[in-house]
Amino acid sequence: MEPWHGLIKQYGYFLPVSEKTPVITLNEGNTPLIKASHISDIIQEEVNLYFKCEGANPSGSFKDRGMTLAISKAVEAGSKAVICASTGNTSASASAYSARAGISTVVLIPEGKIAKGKLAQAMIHGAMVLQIDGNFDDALEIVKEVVDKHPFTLVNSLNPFRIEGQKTAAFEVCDQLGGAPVCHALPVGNAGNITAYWKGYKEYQAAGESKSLPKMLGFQAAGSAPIVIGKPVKNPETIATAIRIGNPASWKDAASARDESGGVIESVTDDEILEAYKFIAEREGVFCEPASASSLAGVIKLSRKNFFSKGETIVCTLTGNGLKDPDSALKLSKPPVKIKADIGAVEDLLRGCCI
Ligand code: AN7
Repeated sequence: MEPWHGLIKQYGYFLPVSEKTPVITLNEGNTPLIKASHISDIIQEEVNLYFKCEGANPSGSFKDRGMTLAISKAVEAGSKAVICASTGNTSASASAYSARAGISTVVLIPEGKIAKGKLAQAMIHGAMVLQIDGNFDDALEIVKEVVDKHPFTLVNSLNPFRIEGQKTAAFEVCDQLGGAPVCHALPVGNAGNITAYWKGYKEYQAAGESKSLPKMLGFQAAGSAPIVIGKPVKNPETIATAIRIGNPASWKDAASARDESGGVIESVTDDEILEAYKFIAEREGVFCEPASASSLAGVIKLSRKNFFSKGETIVCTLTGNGLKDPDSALKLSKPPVKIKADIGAVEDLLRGCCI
C-alpha cells in the first residue's frame, strides 16, 4: 500500500485543484474513527457511537483539512502572506502550513481567551501574533477590512477553499463506516465545519460513494449560542474558548445544513461540556479539548429526549486535541500527590488503592 499522502492527493477529484496547484501538505487527514466502548454508561438506547478523532491531524485539529487547500491555493495565486482571526486552532494551523509554504502569517486572537498550546503553536511557527482587547467576532471584522485594503489572503472559513478541504472529513467517515451514519454531531463555533461536512456528505452521495445522508446535529455552548437563540451574541462566554463566537460567518449555511438534513442545532451548558470532556478522557481514553466534547454533550442531551433509536450509528467529531489546552485538564483533575522518594511512603499510599 502506498503511504498516506494527505487530502489533496487522496480526494483531489472532489477538490478545486489542477496539476498546476502546488500541494502544501503535512499529510493531514486519514484520522481514526474510534468506536465508543462505554457509551452505555451514559446513553440508554443501544446506539453505535463513534468518535472521529480530528486531534490526530498534524497541528492537532480539523482545521488542517481546510488549511492544506487554502494555503496551496494561496501559493498558486502568488500570495506572500495570509491573515486570520482565530480562537486558536485556525491560527495554529495557518501558522504551520504557511511555515511549510515559506509565506508569512498574521493572526489576530482575543487576548487571554485562547488555550496555551494553540498560542505556543502560532508563536513557534513564526507567525506575527496580534492579541486584541476584543473577542473573535471583533477580530474577524478587522481582518475582513485588512484584506479589502492590503494584499493578504484571508484564511478564515470565509475563504471557500477552507470549506472545500474540510468536507473531506465526511468522505473519510463514509469510507471508514462503509456509508454515512444516521446522525453526525459536532461543535459549532463559526459554523464552517458543519457546513463543510454537509457539503461533503451530499457530494459523496451524488457521486455514488454513499447511499444515505445523515442528520446534522450541531451544538453551541449555551453562553455563545447565536444560532440557537436566533440573534448574534454581543459578549459570548464559555469555558470552551474554541467556540466562543457570537456571530458566526457561516450562520446561513449551518442553518441550511440543519434544515436540509432534518437535524438540529442546540446548546449545551459548560457543565454538560465538561462532563462529556471528562467522560471521553476517563472512560474512552481519548483526550480532546473542551469545545470538541460539546458534540458528545449534545448527543447525551438529545438521548434524554429519546431522539435516537436502537442500533443507530452516530458519529461525534472530536475537533481538537486535548493537549492544546492543558489548563482545562489540570483544573478538572485530581492534583498529583506529593510524596517522599521512598518505597515505604509509596506503599502506604497504594494500600487500599490497588494492592
Ligand atoms: C476545537 O480556530 O473558529 O464551527 O478560530 O477550534 O467550523 O468554527 C475554531 C473553531 C470546534 C468550531 N472545535 O468549528 C478558530 C475557530 C474546535 C475549534 C470549532 C473550533 P467551526
